[in-house]
Amino acid sequence: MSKDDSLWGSIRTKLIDRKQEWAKEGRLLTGQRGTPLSQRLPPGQHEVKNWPVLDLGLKPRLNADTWQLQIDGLVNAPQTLTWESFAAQPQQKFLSDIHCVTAWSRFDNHWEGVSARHLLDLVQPLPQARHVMLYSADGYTTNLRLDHFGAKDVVLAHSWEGEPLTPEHGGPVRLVVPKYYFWKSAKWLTRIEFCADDKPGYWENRGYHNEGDPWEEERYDR
Ligand SMILES: Nc1nc2c(c(=O)[nH]1)N[C@H]1C(S)=C(S)[C@@H](COP(=O)(O)O)O[C@H]1N2
Ligand SMILES: [Mo]
Repeated sequence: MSKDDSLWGSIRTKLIDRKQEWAKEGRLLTGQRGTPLSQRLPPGQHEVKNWPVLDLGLKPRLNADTWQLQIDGLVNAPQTLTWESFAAQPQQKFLSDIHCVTAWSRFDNHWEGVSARHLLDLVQPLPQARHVMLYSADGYTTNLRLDHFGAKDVVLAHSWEGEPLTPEHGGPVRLVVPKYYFWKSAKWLTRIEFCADDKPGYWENRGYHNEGDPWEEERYDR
């Protein structure tokens, strides 16, 4: 039994088992590929106007005063950012669409926060660093290639539509990685680890695709 399983065994809800079933069955796969330029919805997605909440059954309530973001692993300058030091970094606004693997997409989300690119300047990854692992306060993890993390639209967001991120959407700080399915966008972010080797995160360990490009319909590992 992995550490992950013993930690989260108690919250293995029907919901999680069902999503794992979906991954096994290939639910929602359309078999379409590619990106017609005129098309804004990736294959198999439908647009929603609300913003659904998805989690593992836990919604940690983090206090910005005690929240910390640890950035470590293969970097020249590891950091532990408090809310104060995070807020003192350059702030940027971003506009992007959300594509969740459960087939909803939400267009035109306005985010504000610190760009992943700025974070890379701050910590200076070593040449051996090729991957990042994101860790969240609810025990969730997800992995990204370093170049995907460093894309110019990736943000450590504290605000959505001009308001602070609510606790259920991952406040005080979540990641937003627009080019990949939303499971890569870790809520309640508390640690970013830079690694030489790739390793799967929570859903990547449970049948989801390792990369998750919605335009290639990389929903599941199959
Ligand atoms: N910490 C954490 N981050 C997470 C998750 C989670 O369960 N825990 N779920 C992921 C999944 S599957 C999705 S679709 C989005 C949902 O984000 P939302 O609730 O803000 O829509 O968060 C992603 N990030
Ligand atoms: Mo998701």
